[in-house]
Amino acid sequence: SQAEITLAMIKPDGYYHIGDIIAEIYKAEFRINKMKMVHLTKQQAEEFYAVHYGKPFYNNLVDFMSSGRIVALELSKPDAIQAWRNLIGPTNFEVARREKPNSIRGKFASDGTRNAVHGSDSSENAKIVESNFFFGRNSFKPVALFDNSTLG
Ligand code: YYY
Ligand code: MG
Repeated sequence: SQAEITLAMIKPDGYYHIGDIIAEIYKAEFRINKMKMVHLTKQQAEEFYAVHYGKPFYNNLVDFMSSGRIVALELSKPDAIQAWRNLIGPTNFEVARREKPNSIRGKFASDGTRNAVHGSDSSENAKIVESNFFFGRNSFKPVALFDNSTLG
């Protein structure tokens, strides 16, 4: 079947597990198209999570997401959106620990907000919104950038 892309983030609390998380990505046979290490400003975090504006957890979330370095990754494989969501596990850390203890969140999430990783929820969001946010022509400067997209 056709390769699909998804946008993943290793959140600030996942920073010390980058090696383990990237090992999981390769074990699951994703291709890393692009990878960028950044420290989001509060304003950039607000923009990325604008869809959650007004929810009770929004302020906490943007404070957390701008509190340290993150790694953004554009991943590719057939059915990448669902495959990555399966690999990361449930949003809530307690549910993840209880029901999917071997998922990335099951292993590394530590509270309702600090759940180690992000995954896109739809193909449109992945490409048009989220990958473009990190890797589009007008996106901001990285701390470090790995770009595999011209290697075919
Ligand atoms: O897509 P996903 O990350 O699994 O969950 P969302 O419902 O899109 O929420 C985004 C983000 O917000 C979540 O990863 C943690 C945080 N959050 C929170 O802090 N408290 C909640 N009750 C729900 C979500
Ligand atoms: Mg979401």
